[in-house]
Amino acid sequence: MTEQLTKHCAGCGAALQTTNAEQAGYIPEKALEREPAICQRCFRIKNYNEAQSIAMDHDDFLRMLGRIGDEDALVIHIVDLFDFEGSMISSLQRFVGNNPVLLVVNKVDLLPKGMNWNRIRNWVQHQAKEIGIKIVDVLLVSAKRDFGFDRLVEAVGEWRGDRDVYVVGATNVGKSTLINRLIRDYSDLDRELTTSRYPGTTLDLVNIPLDDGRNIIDTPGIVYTHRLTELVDRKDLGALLPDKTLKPAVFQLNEGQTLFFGAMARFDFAEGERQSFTCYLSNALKIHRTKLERADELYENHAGELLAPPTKERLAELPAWTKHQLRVPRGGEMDVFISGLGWITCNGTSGALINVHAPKGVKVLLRPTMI
Ligand SMILES: Nc1nc2c(ncn2[C@@H]2O[C@H](COP(=O)(O)OP(=O)(O)OP(=O)(O)O)[C@@H](O)[C@H]2O)c(=O)[nH]1
Ligand SMILES: [Mg+2]
Repeated sequence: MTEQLTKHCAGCGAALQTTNAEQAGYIPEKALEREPAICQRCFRIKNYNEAQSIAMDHDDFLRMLGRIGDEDALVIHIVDLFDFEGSMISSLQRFVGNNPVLLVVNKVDLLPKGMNWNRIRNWVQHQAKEIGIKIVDVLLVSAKRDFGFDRLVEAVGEWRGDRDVYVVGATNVGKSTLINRLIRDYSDLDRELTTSRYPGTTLDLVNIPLDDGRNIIDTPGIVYTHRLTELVDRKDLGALLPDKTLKPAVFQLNEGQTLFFGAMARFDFAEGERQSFTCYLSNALKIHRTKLERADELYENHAGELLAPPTKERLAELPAWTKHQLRVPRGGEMDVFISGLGWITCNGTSGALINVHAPKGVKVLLRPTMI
């Protein structure tokens, strides 16, 4: 049996134990006395940028969320701007009870310069309403680049009263990075939560004390398998997750042309007048244009090589593709959103029929354009 000590890892929240190096919270005996004590996994993430992924059970996560509803707290719900619909906890309302929710949209540094932030904020507010979540405010921030934090701190001050603050969200949206910035820039604490580019870093609740005896609480991310980033091998994540400002790629397409995004997904312009499409994807993902009539054959012969990632060996690990038929109505610009991959803005106003092929289970939808 694993010996459970009451002490928890200061980086990821896992209960520390000294008996099983394969399990969460393992710490060598001699490191246990250090203050703050961090588990071997956090130590490795920090120092070698490596870690095995330990995902939290969905039911555990829901139980944890349920507890928030029983408490008097402020909830900060973080979503990832790059994967907005994929990282949104649409069932949040059921769990948080009457507690106020601040919706914080993180990673805005990924958007190209010169954005109209007011417009994006309105878009977020509108989309949140459509999804049915009640929020007291929307904040656009970048935890990595320090954007929007003064406003965030102001909003927290306004809504918190003398309550605890829970920071919740899907995996990898930047919960721990955001709290680290608050610690670093707005407190005298000497603490650092573990963050990493891989989903599933924080493993249990982590309390960070506030001046008034209350806590700001980091939580493990919820795993949504409708996000492509949760389905691919970790080695392919680098190509999917943008780490720099997006460089949108514009394609003028005729009806009957296809775009391959590596071998992760495929975008067919099946019907419509010639128009331009702007791809907002990680700069590291290669886009390959071809004729729709040749697309099947190209995939057959070149998936995993010319069309990559994933590589040939890892191709079979992804679920087989399913086809999503999307009709872009006449009039407005729309985004074809593919969770974990990004989105493609259809700039034409004459309508279009688009077929998206993506691994089974990945959330694909049409939305009013964000930018
Ligand atoms: N571009 C960009 N990346 C960010 C930002 N905030 C966090 N990240 C990156 O997102 C990744 C995940 O960050 P974490 O803070 O570990 O995310 P988390 O929500 O705590 O993840 P889990 O603990 O797995 O639930 C890291 O690679 C961060 O550097 C941001 O504002 N912009
Ligand atoms: Mg975390």
